[in-house]
This record gives sequence, C-alpha cells and structure tokens, in this order.
Amino acid sequence: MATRKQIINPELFDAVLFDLDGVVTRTADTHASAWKKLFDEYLEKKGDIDGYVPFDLLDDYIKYVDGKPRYKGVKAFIASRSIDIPYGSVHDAPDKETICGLGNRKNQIFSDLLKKEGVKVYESTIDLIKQLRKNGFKTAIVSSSKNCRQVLKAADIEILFDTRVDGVVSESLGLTGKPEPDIFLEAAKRLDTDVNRCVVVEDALSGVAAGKKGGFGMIIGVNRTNQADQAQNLKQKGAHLVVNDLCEIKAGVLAKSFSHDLISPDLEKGSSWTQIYTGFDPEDEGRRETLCALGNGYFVTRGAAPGAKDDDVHYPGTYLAGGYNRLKTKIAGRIVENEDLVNIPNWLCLNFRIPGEAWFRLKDVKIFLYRQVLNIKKGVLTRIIKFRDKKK
Ligand code: B16
Ligand code: MG
Repeated sequence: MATRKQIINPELFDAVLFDLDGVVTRTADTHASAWKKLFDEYLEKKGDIDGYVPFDLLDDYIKYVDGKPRYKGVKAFIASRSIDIPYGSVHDAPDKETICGLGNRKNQIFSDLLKKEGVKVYESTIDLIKQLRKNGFKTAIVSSSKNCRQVLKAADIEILFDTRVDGVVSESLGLTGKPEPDIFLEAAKRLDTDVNRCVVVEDALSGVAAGKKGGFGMIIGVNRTNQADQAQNLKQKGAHLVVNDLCEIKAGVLAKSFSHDLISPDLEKGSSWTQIYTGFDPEDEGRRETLCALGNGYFVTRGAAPGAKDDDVHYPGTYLAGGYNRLKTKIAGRIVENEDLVNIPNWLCLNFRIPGEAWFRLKDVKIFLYRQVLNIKKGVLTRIIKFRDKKK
C-alpha cells in the first residue's frame, strides 16, 4: 500500500535548505570511504602491538565526521582514540602528522575516489527540489564541504539552488561549521527568509543539531542507514520528522494546502509560537477575535477579519494605551459614571465584493476552507479563506 506523503506547506514555509552529501548526492559514502582509508592507514602506521580498531564506516562516520567541516572531523575522531596531535596549518603536506595534514590527505583520497566513481544523485531529492521550485519555494544548498561546488557541477545540478553556502563560502566569511547554525543562517539571510519559514533537510546529527540551534521552522532528518536508533538520534537532536528517503515528502501547492498531513511542527507539537484555528464559527468568533488581538504597547487591535462590521458576529476594536473616557449612563434608574477604554476608529476596512453581489461577509457565503494562523513571535495574524460565491 502506498504511504501518504508529507507535504511542505507553502502557507508556513518559503524556503528549503538542503544538505549536500547524503541528502542530494550519494557522496556521503564516498566521504566515509575516504575517511576510512585515511584513518586506517594512519592508525596502522602509528603502530600498536595489540593492533588497532579500524574506523567504522557507520558508527565512527556518523559520530565523529559526518556533516562536519574537514579539520573538525579529523579532530573529533582523533580525540575519540585519545590521540593528540598539533593542529598545524591548512598548507601542511598530506603526510604531515597534524590535524590539517591528515585532513589534506583525506581530501586527496576523496578527490581520487570522486574521479573514479563520479557523482550520483538521489533522484527522489532532485524531483522534490524541482517540485518545490515549481511551486515557488526558494532552495539553497548548505554544506560543510569545500568540494560542494565541484560535486554540484559534476552532477549538473547547480542550477537547482538559489544560493550555495558551503565550506569555501563559510571559510571566506569566517563562519563556524555544523553543529553551529552559522551556514544555515547565512543561507536564510541570502534567501531573505525568516528562519521560522525555512525547512532544513539533513542526514547528519551535526546538521540537525545546527538546524535546531538556529531555530529553523522545520527540520527533516534523512535516515540513510535504515537503522531505528539513527532515526531516534536524529529526532533527539531536533528533527521534527525523520524519513528514509525524500520520496516520502512533496511540495504543497498553496490552494491545495489544507490537508491533514501538512507538515506543521507548531500544529503537531502544539509549540509555543503559533496558534492555528480552522473553520469559522460565528458563535465563537468574538472569543477568537480577543485571543488573536495584536498590540505593540501603544495600541492594540482585536483579531477581527478585515471588513468586519460591528454586528452580532464581529466586534472590531482598536484601543490606545491610556485612551480612556468617562461616561455617565442611566442604569435601572440610577446614573452610573464609568471609566472605560475608548474604541478608536477601526482601520481594518479592507473589503471586496463580487459584481452584482453585496459586500463580502463571511456569514453570507459557503465556506470550504478557513484557516487563521497567529504567529505570536512575529506578531502576524494570517487568514486564508476559500469560499463559493452565489453564482456557482
Ligand atoms: P570536505 P555535508 C560534509 O558535507 C560531509 O558530510 C562530511 O563527510 C565531510 O567530511 C565534510 O562535508 C567536509 O567535506 O572535506 O569535502 O570539505 O554533509 O555538509 O554536505
Ligand atoms: Mg550530509
């Protein structure tokens, strides 16, 4: 039975940031093999009478080097074997016993493998990227690798990304690599998109951790190992959703995006910043307007729909800080003097009508879809309505 795909919801997200190795291209295996050759040769040469424990293509790769910039990877693995060598310099020869020397040797091995094996892509990822772009999402490639551009070129997919933030860009800007969020933040900045509205797609624990640290709206972990504990680890590091392959994801189209399987971490986890209301209930509208009120310390406006009139359903209200008035009212024969906030002129006056019909009123039309999203962090209230007019 075909499983239902999860949808990247264009109502909630504008951009998708893709990791390269292991997400877009099958080069994570090439990296892992290069690391293994480097470390096994090194450990063997270093010599230990009892022999050495070889680099584990899965465990050691995932734990120490996956997703990290080259020298950070060397440092982490070497430390895990209690070996301490000087950092050296980026110009160190590949046979020099320094962090940089070893890193440079790894790159030689990687380049040779790449030449021999070429670059293969994950077709499902490429399909998803094309769908996303067709539906108006921006896309970025975000990789620790200094070989990123070369790999994209070899696969002829450079054109699929609006921007690239990789090991080379990162070095030139002095950014810190994964698990710090810098390179993802730089990509969001280049795409002119708020981190809340960006999806990060990563296969490495360090990359997922970077996404979480950066506060990105959605993090999709890709578990290429097919092992349950890796899925668990990706979730633990901050992935909202873990898939085995991106064929499980599709790009949402705005008009069709009102489905139950929309990806919305805020909805699913009831997280703190976004309040989502679906459906329109005239009875409850007054309370909803109160809960969706937005203010800035000077004035506040109730979350009434634009064009809403003061009637039995809506109560549009805007109030100024300190904007009070005193009024005498006769109640049950007694004059009562009351001090209250004054409802100042309603500025939510945007309305429309279909030629030949009355001005649009929610309660007069057949509503198919109604969705109201209050983003408390950004102070933005969004309302999306799909309705049928009387002519149909
Ligand atoms: P390089 P990503 C990472 O790329 C790889 O996951 C990791 O295995 C590699 O060591 C690292 O790039 C550095 O790559 O030596 O080519 O600069 O997953 O962030 O796309
Ligand atoms: Mg990766």
